[in-house]
Amino acid sequence: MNIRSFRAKSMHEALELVRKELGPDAALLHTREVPQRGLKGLFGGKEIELAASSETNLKSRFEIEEPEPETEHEPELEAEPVLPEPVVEIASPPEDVIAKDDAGIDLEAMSFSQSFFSSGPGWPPSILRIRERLVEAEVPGFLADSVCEKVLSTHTEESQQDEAVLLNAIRAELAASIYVGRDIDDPRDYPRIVAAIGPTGVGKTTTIAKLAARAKFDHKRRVGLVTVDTYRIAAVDQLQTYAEIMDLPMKIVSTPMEVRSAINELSDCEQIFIDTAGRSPRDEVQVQQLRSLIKAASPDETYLVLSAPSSSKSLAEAVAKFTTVAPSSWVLTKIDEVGSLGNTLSFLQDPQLPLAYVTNGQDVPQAIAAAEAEDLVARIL
Ligand SMILES: Nc1nc2c(ncn2[C@@H]2O[C@H](COP(=O)(O)OP(=O)(O)OP(=O)(O)O)[C@@H](O)[C@H]2O)c(=O)[nH]1
Ligand SMILES: [Mg+2]
Repeated sequence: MNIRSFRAKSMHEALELVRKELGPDAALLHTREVPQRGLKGLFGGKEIELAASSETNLKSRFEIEEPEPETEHEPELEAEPVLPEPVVEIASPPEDVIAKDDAGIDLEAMSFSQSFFSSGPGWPPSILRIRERLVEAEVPGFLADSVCEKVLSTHTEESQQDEAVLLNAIRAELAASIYVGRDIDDPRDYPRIVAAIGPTGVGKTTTIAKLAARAKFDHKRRVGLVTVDTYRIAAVDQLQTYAEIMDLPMKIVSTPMEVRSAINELSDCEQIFIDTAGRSPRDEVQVQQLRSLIKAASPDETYLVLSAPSSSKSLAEAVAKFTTVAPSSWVLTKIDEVGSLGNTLSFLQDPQLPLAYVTNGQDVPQAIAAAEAEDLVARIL
């Protein structure tokens, strides 16, 4: 295994050295602040020591680390968090028609073309056309049926013929069924520590950069960044670049212990944003590591970041698996890449996991907005 260690005055310089010597895909294994060599070290001078390997698929220290020994002072960092079993509350069709995969996810319930209820017989053409639009927008059939049925039951036979009236009623019904998260911009009540978790490539780092920029420039808060994504040097670079552009302090950590220290070192910051490495929801070990990390960081808000172009099935799987990390709300990214948000309706209706933000582009910091139920419905119907 080709592991090399580098020392430099700043993290930026150390990363440059690694990039030059080992290439842009090098894996960072370890970073720490150490006393400078020679006299300067004696007088408190510090520099950065960094261990890296050119083997790109190497596991980071966080992944291979043995559990930290228990201490009297910080037992909560080592103890396996006791979290409730994942609860995925998705409106679902009758039990006997549900196929479940080994993760216990209702696959049939996710199939937008299925209809389990009595759409059709006795329904006026007006509502059938609306139902058709919902299904075309990838709303699961059973959800389309239940909202249509509910709205029909509150309308007279005469008003049931009026498509525009029914459409408005369906939109209102859908908006009322969607849960949106609290506004973290609130000057009196904003979360101090915010973490982003989720599958790979969904837009976690970009979202953290957008939120950090808003906090600093719009709300004039003292902001700090922490990245736990030390698996690829490119990932560290990405957040480091945002940190430099926005002139924000940034800490690079790789263990639950270090994340706690980093937060303590950023005690001057009014708001701290923690970026984590993308994890596969299918990899139990990765999800468990993330859980220990989030437990140690103890964020006030943990956003599960999911991207709109994902299939209903992979969204369901991610929600089910990442629920064990106890996200407080979620962020829906890349809505600019899809024609409709119908595939996300089941998740929007989950009271345990309100939607906090939507993002609609790569631009930092503009392409993000607090989630609003009416806007979401307008993108479905
Ligand atoms: N179109 C579009 N692209 C986005 C949006 N948010 C992020 N991206 C892009 O998606 C890609 C991945 O974004 P990242 O922020 O690196 O995703 P990540 O979840 O941090 O990825 P990993 O750390 O590798 O797991 C980048 O090219 C982003 O510019 C969005 O709202 N819309
Ligand atoms: Mg990232």
